[in-house]
Amino acid sequence: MGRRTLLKSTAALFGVGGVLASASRPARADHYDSKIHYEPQLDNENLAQLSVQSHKILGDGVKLDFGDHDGYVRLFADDFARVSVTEPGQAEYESPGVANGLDEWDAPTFGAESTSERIVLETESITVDISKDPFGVKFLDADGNVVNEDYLDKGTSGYEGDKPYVYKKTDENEAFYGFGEQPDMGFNQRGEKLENWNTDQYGYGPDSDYVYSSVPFFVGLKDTGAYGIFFDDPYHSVFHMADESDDYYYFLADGGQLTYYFAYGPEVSTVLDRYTDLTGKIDLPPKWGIGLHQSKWEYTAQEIVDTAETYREKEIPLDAMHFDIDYMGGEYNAFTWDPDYYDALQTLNADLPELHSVAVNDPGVGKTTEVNGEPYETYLEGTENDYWVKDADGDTFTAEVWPPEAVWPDFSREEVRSWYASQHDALFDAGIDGVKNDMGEPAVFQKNEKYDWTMPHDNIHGVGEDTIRHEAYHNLYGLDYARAAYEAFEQYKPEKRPFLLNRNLFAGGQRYAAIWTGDNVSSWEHLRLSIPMMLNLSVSGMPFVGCDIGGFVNRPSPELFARWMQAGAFNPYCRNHTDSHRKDELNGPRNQHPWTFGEEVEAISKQYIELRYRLLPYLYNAFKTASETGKPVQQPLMFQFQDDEQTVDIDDQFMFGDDMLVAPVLEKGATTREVYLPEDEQWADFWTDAVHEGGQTITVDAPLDRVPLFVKMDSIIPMREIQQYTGEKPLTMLTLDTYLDEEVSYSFYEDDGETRAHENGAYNVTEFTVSTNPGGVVTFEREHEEQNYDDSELSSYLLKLNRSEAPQKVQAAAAKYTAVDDAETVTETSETYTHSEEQNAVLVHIPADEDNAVRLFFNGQGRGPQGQGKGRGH
Ligand code: MIG
Repeated sequence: MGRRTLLKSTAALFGVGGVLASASRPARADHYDSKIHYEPQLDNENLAQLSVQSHKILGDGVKLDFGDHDGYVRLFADDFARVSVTEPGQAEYESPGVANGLDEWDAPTFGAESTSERIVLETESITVDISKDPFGVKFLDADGNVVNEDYLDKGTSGYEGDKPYVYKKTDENEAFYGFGEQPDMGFNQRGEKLENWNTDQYGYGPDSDYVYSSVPFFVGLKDTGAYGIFFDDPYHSVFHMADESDDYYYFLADGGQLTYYFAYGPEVSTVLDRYTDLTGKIDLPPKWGIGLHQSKWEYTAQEIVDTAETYREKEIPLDAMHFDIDYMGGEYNAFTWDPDYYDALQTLNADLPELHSVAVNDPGVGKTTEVNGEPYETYLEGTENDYWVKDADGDTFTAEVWPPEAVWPDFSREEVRSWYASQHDALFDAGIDGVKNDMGEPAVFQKNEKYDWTMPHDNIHGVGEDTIRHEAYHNLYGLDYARAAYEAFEQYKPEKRPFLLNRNLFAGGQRYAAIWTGDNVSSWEHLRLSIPMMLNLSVSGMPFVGCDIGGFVNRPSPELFARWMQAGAFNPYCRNHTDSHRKDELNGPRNQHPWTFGEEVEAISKQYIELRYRLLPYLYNAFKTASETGKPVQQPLMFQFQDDEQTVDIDDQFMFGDDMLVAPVLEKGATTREVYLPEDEQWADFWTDAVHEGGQTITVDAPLDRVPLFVKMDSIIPMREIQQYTGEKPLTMLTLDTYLDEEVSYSFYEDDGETRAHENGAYNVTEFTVSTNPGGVVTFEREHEEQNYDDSELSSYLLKLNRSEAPQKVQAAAAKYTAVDDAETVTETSETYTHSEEQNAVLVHIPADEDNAVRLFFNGQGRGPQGQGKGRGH
């Protein structure tokens, strides 16, 4: 859908007289037809021509003297470098997106050589070859292959006026990923122009220039492997990724310093690890944060209670209800309560104490001294302390957002962030568990000279000597807003892991908040688009990502909702959220619940939500890994299979964790789907057990209740029984859903799932290994690697060996396990096993304290699981 179609549909939404008449404050549509589009551009006639006049080798790189500028190439690690061009004497810039700046790194060992033409720095992994005149940087791998180099035909990198920029050569097969939050249909961004300017884009589409968050980082993938570039500039930035010519790409910003980081792979995973070493990794979320969340704008207070209760009655798992801005007191006054919603929260907390609640917050603080007949402390204190953002004249900036007149906390100031954090007791004391930060672009209901729907670009942040104009800070406002809210959790809930969800972030925002992709639309196009959008965010260091399942604007058809729920069950962040019913009488039902669309859709929704809950141990472990290495939870295929060229452009499939491949149905009416299975692996169909060779596209059945799902052979998927919410039952039995070919190991991580005790070592890690051995023996072994979480109630493992015939016996050392008739008995009785014809699997109940290897003996012919050259592809 292009912007034009979008305008039409939003006009239809809003143009109907009386539709909004009952709203306490009508939503406004005039920002949707944004006419202003300012875009920084380079004057090609005016590009820099830097040349190195002298240089000095430093302990971690080199300082360059260009005469009118200084330059630095710093080695942060043997595969990680930073290039900066500064005003003479100016310090190198590090944005607040950087968590671990230069001081946190130990310079690698490197050699330095120079000739009249070049300066060459060499580490164990890369060589940085700097040409002096013209100035140019080239990165080579240890074999001397060029990984990345400046394109010098137009001049050197540097500044055009105030605009920092860099031109780079493009290889024929080079692909580009990341760029933060980009509403594009494609995953590979080669040939595209990408912009970063945080903007509230209700009902955005693939033609929107930018949306809510900015991450000026990308991964380049080519024959020599992968590398990453982080252009650490919060100004409005633009990336031209070989859109003008196949020979080069370039990036620029509207101001700021020319500073970029270069991370060498060659694995994509190494690039992301490095990038997130610099900008931070996600916190391991509380388990309830990765269960299902339900939300809607303009639920009545009673509806919030009823919806939660309906989930429980229908036994559809649910972990959290959201309170959208309707709960606020007065005219959307942050940190105050409308009494009805306050009461609803108390009812929920009393009746469903296990259910979590999330409050939506907005940064615009109503300019009012009284709410509910009480002094409005947030406004009064902030005013008394002069904490608000200023206009160009230095007066408090006042404008309309949800409150008719609002002022904005200046989050660039540390004392303002801490004060703002302290306001959250109004939410936490009422019983709120988590926070969703909205509108931090910052969204302002006004048009301006340079940009729409935000503050004027010449507003002022900071105080005294330390002020910057809004355009320099704009893309950081949401990051610092998240930072302030994160501090609220530290102030008020220091033991618990925070749950914070932000719409607006900058690079590095992952260390404070999860992200969702804002006001998408209930359309097939948007379901399709959500996948590359989330994948590119995942490749931008933000693995805790989700989209509004079912779509925000409008209402989905029953079929679309079923398909979206099936796909969305595999979103790292899983929330069903939709727009106010008051906008869409013409477009569908009041709500967008699993039961809104009839029995069939309800059953399908339930099935996939339950599957997510069964997969909780697996999913949680994927989050654990993400928190350690930056590895996406929802991975593009090229992440693990970058050498398989077929995966480079795939944007409608993904890996869920390391071992499950999901190919959601994204087309109306489709009942089959083509699925590409990456090469050099075998793939078991999760539903039928059929095994397919990788390196081919297959067509599989995909009736409405089925999402094509494959498991990589030699995988263990740890699963558990369904719960109605993530903390309902202790994990006592862990199912090890095993797809064995030769040998597989899995390190299983377990902790309390909600406190920060794991940060002090309170966790267990158990390694499971299942292997095929000569003579038809399959061996199961487990080893405790860490055992510091004392409250674990895990007492047994249910080994489910898929695609297997019946073993003749099962034994641990000399102790024989008892063969029983059915799966239920196995589940209930330790040291038993059975073969299930129906599941085509052997089930073995192994006590967790079994120290011996457990052996499954087959007929001695080396058969056992049907993976050893026989019986594939049934
Ligand atoms: O201007 O709080 O993206 O999730 O429901 C609209 C009301 C404000 C936009 C968010 C959406 C939220 C809505 N908000």
